[in-house]
Amino acid sequence: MSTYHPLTLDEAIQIAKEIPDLFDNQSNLQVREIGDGNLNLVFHITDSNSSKSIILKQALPYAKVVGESWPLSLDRARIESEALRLQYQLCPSLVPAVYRYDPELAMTIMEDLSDHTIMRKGLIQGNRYPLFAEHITDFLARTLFFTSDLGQNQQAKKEAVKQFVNPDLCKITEDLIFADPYGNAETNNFNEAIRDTVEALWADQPLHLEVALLRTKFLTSAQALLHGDLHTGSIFVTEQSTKVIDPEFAYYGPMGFDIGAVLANLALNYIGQEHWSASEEARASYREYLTETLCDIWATFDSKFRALWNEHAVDPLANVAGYQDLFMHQLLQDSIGFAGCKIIRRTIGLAHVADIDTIPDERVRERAERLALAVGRTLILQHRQVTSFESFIDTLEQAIKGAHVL
Ligand code: SR1
Ligand code: MG
Repeated sequence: MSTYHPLTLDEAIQIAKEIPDLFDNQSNLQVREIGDGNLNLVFHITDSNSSKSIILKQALPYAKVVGESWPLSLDRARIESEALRLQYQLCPSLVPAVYRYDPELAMTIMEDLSDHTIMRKGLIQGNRYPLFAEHITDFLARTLFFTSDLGQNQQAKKEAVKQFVNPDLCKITEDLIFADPYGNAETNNFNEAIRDTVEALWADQPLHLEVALLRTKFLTSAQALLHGDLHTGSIFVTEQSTKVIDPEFAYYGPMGFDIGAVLANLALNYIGQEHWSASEEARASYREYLTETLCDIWATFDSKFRALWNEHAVDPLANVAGYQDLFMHQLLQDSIGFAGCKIIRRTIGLAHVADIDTIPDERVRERAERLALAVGRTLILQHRQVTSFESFIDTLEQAIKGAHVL
């Protein structure tokens, strides 16, 4: 079974049975293909006798969301399994354990997290995750710091940059986030009702300039090993636990891209509350929970990253007076700019988010989409002037207040 081909359900069971020391002879394995993402097959395999279970993830040689006309390298399965292992070393409680990686089949077998919920779904249901900010900032601070030139030997880092060269998946991001939404690209996918605003974005030269600067950072700034696709569909949660999955877009890029992804996806849920909250009171309360979480994320990330820097920096110039403050200031601005790009791509680009797309009432959905574009545009246009995280929250709150005129 070693030559690459997409696995059948029976083959997935056969592979699971052959994993040493996992399922025993008495096992009664069941399998379901549960992949609901854009790119891969995901098999959930459980033993009804022992209640043990695993996830088997296999990369397809094309983007599932589009079809075989969009070929993709299977090397992303190696990148994903190596990134998972590295992130697990740095944050063992926040990443699923990898049991096995098979390069021939482009397949990774890992810990099953079905006792967790996909965070996007949990937020849409109105659940609260009181430890999320603490957990995600551990993940962000530790993975970004220890893979950067601040936190690891600079020659070792160059080897790591080579290890994680990921051209196909970076091209998806370069196109879908930093190019296609700003012109009449075939991949774009938007509600005809907002065409007027979309066409205004296509003509918005000051906006395009800021996007070009952010795109250049994505293309050229090898600051740290990124997760690369850190939206709330890549995060499993319970009230007590957070697990970050799916780092197949991992590569060495600008740190703010990962932070911005988390901020953007919480902001998209905040905007989607136009529909998801049952009453005005519930809406205000849930939005307050989200803004508190957003503020906690930046403040806690900032303090954890600085603490790692003060204790573990290996760069000989790390302690130059003023360097850390300037670095964090730049990182805040980058994170806000990238968050804006992500909000716009999820509204008019190829791949959307359920927080907004599944709003059943067309008029409410249209209002949410217009809000998202307004928020994303403001964040991008203002990101180089931002001096504190407050401006992210202000942008969200002002957009909501002005919603009746949009
Ligand atoms: C063709 S892949 C579309 C999107 O799905 C992934 O989750 C990434 O966000 C990518 O941009
Ligand atoms: Mg994914």
